[in-house]
Amino acid sequence: MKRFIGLVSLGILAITLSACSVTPKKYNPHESVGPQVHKTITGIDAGAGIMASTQKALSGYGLKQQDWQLQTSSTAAMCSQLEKSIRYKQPIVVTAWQPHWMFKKYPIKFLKDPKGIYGKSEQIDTVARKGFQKDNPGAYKFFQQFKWNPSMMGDVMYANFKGADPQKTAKKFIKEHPKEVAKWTAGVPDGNGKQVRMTYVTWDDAIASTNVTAQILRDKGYKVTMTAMEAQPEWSSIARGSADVTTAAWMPVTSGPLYAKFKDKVEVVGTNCPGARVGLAVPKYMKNVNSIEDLKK
Ligand code: PBE
Repeated sequence: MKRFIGLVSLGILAITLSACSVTPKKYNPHESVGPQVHKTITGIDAGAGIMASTQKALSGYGLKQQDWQLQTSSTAAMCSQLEKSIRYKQPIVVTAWQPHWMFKKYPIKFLKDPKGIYGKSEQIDTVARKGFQKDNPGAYKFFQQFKWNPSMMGDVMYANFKGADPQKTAKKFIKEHPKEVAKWTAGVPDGNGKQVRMTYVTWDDAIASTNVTAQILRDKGYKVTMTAMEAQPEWSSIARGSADVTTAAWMPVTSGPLYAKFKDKVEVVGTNCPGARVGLAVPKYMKNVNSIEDLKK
């Protein structure tokens, strides 16, 4: 009898467990996509420009009116959600940007944005406080000359994503790119301990560019501090003059609202990475979804 009860409860346990582990449905190309993703776009942290742009896109494309919503998360949580969905070929719509390793790691595609809400093309700019050039012409000259590309930046970001220490990755990048570093530091005088206060948000792109530029300046004898903060305080600290510079302003659209807010007190030093892109993305197996317009269907 005891043994029988034991078997029955084991059976119940097995049934319960299998019921819990039912995986959500695969993407079905014959059904409209909205209900399949619960009319939800998986986003990142609230302070990101891409979140504000996505709210605009939801209204602009009439998705808000259909009860679509944007879920706040983090880059890491969004990417792990994306990874899970891809493993089971499930539907998902995410906020996406490039350069970023997500395009290297996952088979995803940007959705067309015919209304241009995320901007026709984006670039990453270096932004400094007013007066930085006068106070530190050497470091300023370096930042004027610092210009890499999505491929170099992507390599650094991917190495960090794989678990490398960002400062070590920066040192390795410097060693492997002597020509670029020579161009960026041409005519830049020795720092002699002069201070450079960098600020950044802990987004992968900012971690990459901040560490690389900080390390080059340190090698030149500058004393560089790197302070991580949220986007809003980042911009206001540059505007106030309690920080000197950031290498991670996505312009003209993504960081546009922050730039507009502080433009009288900050200065765009130059573009450090052209060819960026921001928008929404889905896994490539979502064959019928190619434009933000398609989400409405
Ligand atoms: N990003 C990456 C950020 C900036 C860097 C595009 C997700 C954003 O503000 O949206």
